[in-house]
Amino acid sequence: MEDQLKHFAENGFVIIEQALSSDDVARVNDGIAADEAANPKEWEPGPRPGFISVGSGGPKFMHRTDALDHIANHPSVVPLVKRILGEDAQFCNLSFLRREPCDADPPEDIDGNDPLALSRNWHREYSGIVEGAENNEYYTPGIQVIYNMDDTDPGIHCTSIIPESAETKRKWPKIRDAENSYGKDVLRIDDGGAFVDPEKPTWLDAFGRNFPRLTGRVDVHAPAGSALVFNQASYHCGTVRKTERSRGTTHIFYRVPEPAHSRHSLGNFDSIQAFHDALPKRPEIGI
Ligand SMILES: O=C(O)CCC(=O)C(=O)O
Repeated sequence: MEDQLKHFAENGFVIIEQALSSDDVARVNDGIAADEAANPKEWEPGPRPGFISVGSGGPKFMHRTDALDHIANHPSVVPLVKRILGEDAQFCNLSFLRREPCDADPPEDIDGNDPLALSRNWHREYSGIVEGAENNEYYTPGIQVIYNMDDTDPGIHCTSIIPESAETKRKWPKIRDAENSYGKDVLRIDDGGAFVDPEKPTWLDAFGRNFPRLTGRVDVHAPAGSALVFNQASYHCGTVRKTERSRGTTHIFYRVPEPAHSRHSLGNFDSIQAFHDALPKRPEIGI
């Protein structure tokens, strides 16, 4: 674990291969397929920018299915999460996402040497809120774990992340938002576009959307069952590619209860306790 902690401190993430067994992965995928068959309306795609993603999450989803119970507090990541955030870190949200096959053509202007890439919407989660980050040595306000439910490689959608150390995050200028959807006066990173390509600052994606073009990314190409454990204030995105394959991911969030005025990582809930109260009472969830 010391190597993982060092990598996390220096890069803001760590990839754990075989975090989940093949049985763990099959239970998720079979459970999702059963839920989709039973509740098709819950799995209708949202607004379509040109490619299709479907997903479901939160306590309402967990009341419909136990497909993710064993992932909420999985032993392959929880000890690491607690070393980073502290012993009071807790599971505080989850979702499942599937990006569907897409046959759109990549734009002529290829991004980052990736000939099949169609779109990248880079973001720091929760607008880069870093409330509470100063309370751990990894400068981490919360952790997101993205488990691959399918093998990923350069010919399929994947998650991408920009390596960024705790020290770098600590040193960026910060601003306070008087009003933010996740709280009042919340502190967030304002890096002034530090990772934007100075030569070509924007990329017009395959669907006519203009996003900042960031450099230095790592594409998470790893087998089903692998886990990307990351500081959610790090830039990341789904790299959407021209592909005939779909790719599923399970997203689990952890944070500590304080500071309570910042609702980052909690979805629509006001506190971890409120989130836990809304969950079905099943021991396997582990809360
Ligand atoms: O599709 C992915 O792999 C990443 C999705 C994403 O950006 C996120 O969960 O915030």
